[in-house]
Amino acid sequence: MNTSHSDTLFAQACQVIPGGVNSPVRACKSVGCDPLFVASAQGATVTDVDGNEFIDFVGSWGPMILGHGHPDVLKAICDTAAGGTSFGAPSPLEVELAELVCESVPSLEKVRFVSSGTEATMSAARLARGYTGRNMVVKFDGCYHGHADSFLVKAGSGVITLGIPGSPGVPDDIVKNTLSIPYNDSEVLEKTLRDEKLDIACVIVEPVAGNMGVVVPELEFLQKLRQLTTELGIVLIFDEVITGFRLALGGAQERFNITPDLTCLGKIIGGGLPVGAYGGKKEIMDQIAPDGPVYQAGTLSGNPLAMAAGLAMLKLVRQPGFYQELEEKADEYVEKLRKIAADAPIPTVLNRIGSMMTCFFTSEPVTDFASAMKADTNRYGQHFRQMLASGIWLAPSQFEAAFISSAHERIHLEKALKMTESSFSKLAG
Ligand code: KE4
Repeated sequence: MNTSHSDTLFAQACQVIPGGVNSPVRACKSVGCDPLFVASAQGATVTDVDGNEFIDFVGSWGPMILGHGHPDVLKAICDTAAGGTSFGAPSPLEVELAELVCESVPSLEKVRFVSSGTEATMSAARLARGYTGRNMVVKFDGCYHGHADSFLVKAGSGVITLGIPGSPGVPDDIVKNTLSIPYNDSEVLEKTLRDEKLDIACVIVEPVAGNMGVVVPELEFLQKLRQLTTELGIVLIFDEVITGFRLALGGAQERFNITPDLTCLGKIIGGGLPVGAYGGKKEIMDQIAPDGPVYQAGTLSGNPLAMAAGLAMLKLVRQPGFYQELEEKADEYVEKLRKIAADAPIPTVLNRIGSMMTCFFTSEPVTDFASAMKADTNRYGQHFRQMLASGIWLAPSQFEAAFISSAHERIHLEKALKMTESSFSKLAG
């Protein structure tokens, strides 16, 4: 495969951008190759600057649930841009999207838009601290909530992909107020939350983990989490930056029928443009400035282009049957994938819920961070490179999710299955 333009661009990029990328996981360090530079994307495929076309299972890390370049989304952005790109003042689209998000996610009585998932979770944690007057944040090993200081403790995603212990630059004074405990462990959860020495403001959780690879929670774990946080007056934050509008219109909280106090959103609600959001009970959200004393702000929050893209995307996913069709498409693909894996000469574990999944190169069930870390990342890297060479674009890390979109047709999925079978047989060699 000719990658000469990508190679030239990467060399240039490394002179002016740290690691040549604007987000670490894109550097492909953990999968043993240099990154390809994308020229364009359409539907289920991306095309690199050398003209190589790939079937895309990254979907920009989640936003592209409709596939790339959906005409309705592009039109909304272009039509809105004709009227200007940013006003620094309220605009009608913010109200329309806020109403649609609150209608789609019933636990949201009010919502505040920001420009990234990191801003959403950072603000939600500050709000929980301001609302409760307490300081500690409890998170779970392997869950990633963006790169705010408080959360870079045993985080997932790029932190584990690059083997960054927490991160230099995060003062001990900050992380002493963050406690990270094992995911899916109800016993440690109860012991921790009931520890009266701990001044816990909130628990933040990925209601389905996507950042240690996909790990589906035991329902009893989420139910116990809701029961304990209610009893102890601790704010329960669902970080649905990935699962929001992915697993159902109402996200994981709809799928599992568990109502958090605050929800963080991102990715899909921006239609591919920079949007994050946090929202929840009016009683809590009214603590946010300018109504309340908890400060949070953003120059481009509620940006009209991003609002327009998000509105176009949500109107499409709200169409009757959208999630059922996506679920059925994923069911058929995963059933075939499991057969291929079962016949493969190497051990794999496939974790999947809805249209998000991860194939772990391990022989044991993956139910938490410790078991995820037993996966063979070298073998994943070999699989990644083999699949890329055969036209399939997977996440450049064992500890991420693969996504199927409504733009993935049978022809795309059949090719991916064929290439997976071929790759698995080579891995055994
Ligand atoms: P951003 O700040 O990257 O928009 O969102 C942070 C975030 C928060 N919460 C969850 C559950 C997330 O998954 C993320 C970001 N996801 C990663 C991939 N797993 C983004 C990809 C990247 O870091 O380049």
